[in-house]
Amino acid sequence: MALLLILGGSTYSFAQQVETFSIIPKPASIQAKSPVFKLNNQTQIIAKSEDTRKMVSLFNDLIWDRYKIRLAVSSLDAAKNVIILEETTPTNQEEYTLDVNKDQVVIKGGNAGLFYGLQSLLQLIENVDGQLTVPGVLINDKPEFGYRGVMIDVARHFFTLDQMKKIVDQMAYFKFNRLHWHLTDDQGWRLEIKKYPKLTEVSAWRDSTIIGRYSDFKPFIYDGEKHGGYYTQEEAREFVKYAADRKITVIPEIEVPGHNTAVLTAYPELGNGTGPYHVLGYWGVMPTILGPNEATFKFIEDVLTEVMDIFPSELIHIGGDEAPKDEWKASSVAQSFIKKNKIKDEHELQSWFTNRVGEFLNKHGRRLIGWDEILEGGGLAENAIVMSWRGEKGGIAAAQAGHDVIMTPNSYLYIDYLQSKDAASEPLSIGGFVPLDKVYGYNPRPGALTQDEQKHILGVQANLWTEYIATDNKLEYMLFPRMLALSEVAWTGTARQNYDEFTTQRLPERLQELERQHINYRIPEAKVE
Ligand code: TNX
Repeated sequence: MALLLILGGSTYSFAQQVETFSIIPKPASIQAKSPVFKLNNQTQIIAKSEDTRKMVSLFNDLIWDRYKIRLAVSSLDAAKNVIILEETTPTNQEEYTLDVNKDQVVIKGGNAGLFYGLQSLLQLIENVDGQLTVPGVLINDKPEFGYRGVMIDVARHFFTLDQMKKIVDQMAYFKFNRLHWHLTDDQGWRLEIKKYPKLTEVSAWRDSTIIGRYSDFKPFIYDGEKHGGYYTQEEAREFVKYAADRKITVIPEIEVPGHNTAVLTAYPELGNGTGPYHVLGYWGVMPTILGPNEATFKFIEDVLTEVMDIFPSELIHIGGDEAPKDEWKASSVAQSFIKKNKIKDEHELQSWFTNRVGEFLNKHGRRLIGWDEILEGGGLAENAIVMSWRGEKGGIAAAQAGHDVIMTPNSYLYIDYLQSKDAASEPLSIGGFVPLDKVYGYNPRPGALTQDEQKHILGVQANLWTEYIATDNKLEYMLFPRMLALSEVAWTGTARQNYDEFTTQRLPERLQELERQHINYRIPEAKVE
């Protein structure tokens, strides 16, 4: 590299100097300086507000986990051996500066910015024979995208709150700020709803020995056990707070009108008279969907009322994907509903359905987000957000029509897909092929959009569907290190990304750390051609 840096009389190549900084996601700007800060059990952290003290206490927990020291927290100024958090009011709450000198580490930023500055600081700490040091740097950092998400499907297989917290810890560490929680599907309902107790008594459990009438669909592994589980409202609230303390908003997803076989098992009257149903132990696009009638809308509104009470997120995800229209075509109730409401056809009915739910959410100050199928049938309310999963087409069309968009194209960001072309060498998976470099190379701003239209791209998200993921270990194997690659797509941005540098200079240290924290990951191979 041609860039040279003069440091304290000696000359270093910039590339060599930068090599030692393994911060993921790579910051917007990072400059090396010669003095080194030494961290020890005399080091103080200065935090003046209650909120920054809360952040510092989380930081202290992580320092304790890693190095078995705890830093004293103080609100009084000190000149030496201090880490100073200074809250400012920038336009972007998430930006920060981190200035490491011999006597002081100074982090400045908005509320979330200070949190991210602390994460970068953690990643900079080096432990050489028990002496903790932080190399001198000046970092100016801010995210490329405001929405940096990961979706976890807890419907196909249930994951405990402890496991969810473990994932959230890592998301926060890599500067993600949205967890999309896929709580309902054909295979299970995972949230306590007080008005509909059968959702957790019945819909949350599947008996994997029942093959049922869709035996041509792909089975999960039939082990003869009753699988399932759910989160009580109290647990969900606790989780929302846990995530919020780490600057992560939890976006709940309640699927309508498709992917509802678990609900219909408990409340068949909400369907189209095609029962009996059972909570599925296999997967595919099911023909069963909710019926368009007032009982269904009352159900959805009652459920969403409780959901909104638990989840403060402005965005509420209502699914909307894969809702075959055959049952609506065949049902006389659905047909008379269509006539009565002067709806053109079954496709327009889904759009009518979506807008009705969207209006309900808007009335309560929330915004609807759904999979890209919600664009079909026309007339989607302008403030509805579209999650583009079947490639980028839906996202491009949505942005052109003035909707905000989250990009989650399956060909790049479906991390339930295989990490090797050699399926036999990998754990059983749904298929596909999304290796690390594919995730890393995704550019969320499609060239087909004008600059103005691109403003509608709020961000990106990786989706982890769990049809074939039944254990914590496998969940982690699929997430790591692809989630780290995504963090650079979401935070660093295409202009500053560099895959070789990512894999050779930043990733190895982060992987070692995952290992120390007992997090499973897939060992990346040399670049996949
Ligand atoms: C499609 S993505 C689905 C999910 C499956 C996933 C498997 C989407 C909105 N629907 O129901 O789990 O494919 O990759």
